[in-house]
Amino acid sequence: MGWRAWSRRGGAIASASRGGCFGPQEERARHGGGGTGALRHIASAYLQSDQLLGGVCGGRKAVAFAISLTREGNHLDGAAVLAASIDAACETSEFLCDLVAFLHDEIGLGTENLLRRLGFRVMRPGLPLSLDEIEDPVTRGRIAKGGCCGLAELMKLFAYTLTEYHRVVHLDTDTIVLQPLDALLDAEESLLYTADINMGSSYTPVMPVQGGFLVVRPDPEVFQDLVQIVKRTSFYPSKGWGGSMIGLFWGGVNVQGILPYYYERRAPAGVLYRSVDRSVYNNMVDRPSCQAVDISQVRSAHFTNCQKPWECLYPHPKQPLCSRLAERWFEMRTLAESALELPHKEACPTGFRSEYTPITLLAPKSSEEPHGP
Ligand SMILES: [Mn+2]
Repeated sequence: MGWRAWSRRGGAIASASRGGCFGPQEERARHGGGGTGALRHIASAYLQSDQLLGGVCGGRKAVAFAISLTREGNHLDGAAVLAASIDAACETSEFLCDLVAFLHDEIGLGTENLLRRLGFRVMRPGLPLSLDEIEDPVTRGRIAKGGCCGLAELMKLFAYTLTEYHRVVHLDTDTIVLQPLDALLDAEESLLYTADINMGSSYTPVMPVQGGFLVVRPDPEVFQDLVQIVKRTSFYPSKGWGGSMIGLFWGGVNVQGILPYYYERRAPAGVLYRSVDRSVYNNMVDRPSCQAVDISQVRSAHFTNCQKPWECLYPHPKQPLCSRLAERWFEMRTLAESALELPHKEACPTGFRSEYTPITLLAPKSSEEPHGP
């Protein structure tokens, strides 16, 4: 397992004991020297992340907003826009915000460089486990084929390993942050989530954890427990994880079912999860209660039912909130273009049903260096 996070702790303690956690770029910024041209409220543009101690830097608790990229494509524009939206929201946050990208080994160096220009700390942690470590053949086969991206979906679990942060918010790249998430970032629970009510079924006693929005309290033991469940517990096609009936829904053999199974049946006492208001957080405009709110109430949103902004299907014919959220996404896209010092280009040049123009066209082609260093 090529996982570097474990080794970070010794270094963090050593350098924090030598003084503050700000690197030379932050010192320059403090003295009016300007930043790097990247997003302004993102710590990794100036912070030496391995100098964080216990998730605190200069008296502020540091929080990571993390994504996992498992393949190339328009998700990269999603990541750029999401980063710009986090930067804007963090202007008024009490927390020090950082960006982390977990990259699958198939993601090229061009994408990696672009993410770095946006302020992401890029990590290539490998996969949390390999397919042949999954003991039960039925479970192995289902994980290989299930959910968004098979085994790679489990990369989201690396959020639990980032102990240098106070909390880690793991988001899909088809989400957007509209306001600070501060109200969630001091919660005691191991996981805050939104329940995926639409994917739930009458067969399951427990709702799915929607995989696009996870607020995690880093804890390497929870990470190890989750990996062990995948390796050793069987997922029964008619009875779910360990026969618990949990996980009998779309994505249930992966993150969306593993997490509720763990917190309901396997977690030690005091290791808890809690669902938060799905009209405020990770709003998918999928239920009347989520459709009815004004955009000023929404702190983060997820383009599922609304369709992806890069499908150029806006304005949405039936859901005004989808149209408002897409407008915000396109505004943030303009900010991402300036952060990357790219000229503005129309995303959907001929309007509804346009062919989408990616902002990332000018990035170096990933084929130049397919596997990076
Ligand atoms: Mn998604």
